[in-house]
Amino acid sequence: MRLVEMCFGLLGTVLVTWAMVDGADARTGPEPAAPRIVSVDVVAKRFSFTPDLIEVTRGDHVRLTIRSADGTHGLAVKKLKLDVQVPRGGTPVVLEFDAVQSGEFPITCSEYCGKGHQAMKAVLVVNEPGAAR
Ligand SMILES: [Cu+2]
Repeated sequence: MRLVEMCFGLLGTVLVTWAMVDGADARTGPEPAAPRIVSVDVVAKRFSFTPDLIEVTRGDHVRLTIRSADGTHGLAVKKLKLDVQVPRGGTPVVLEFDAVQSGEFPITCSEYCGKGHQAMKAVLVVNEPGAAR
């Protein structure tokens, strides 16, 4: 009787150990694919951003190339602590970041540019990988 119990005990230990090794394998498995780089050209002008919807997928590396079509503007994504000044004259400003969190992130102009400044908005949407759009 005792021998049988010992055998089952040993078998249990072996199974648990095997499961742990298997789990470790799954975690260290194949290297994740290199992040997709999403490049978007953005034009800021009184009083809009074009495009006003930027849609990416969580895990993407996002590269925004922003130009002003008139005066000085700013492009800020407060929730992501991003804020760049976009100079007058069309000189491009590149803003790069990794989309690590899914959700909707309001984009605003962070440089007062006139009467319609408050209305100068866009949205960054970060979708979950595989989510229907
Ligand atoms: Cu503005």
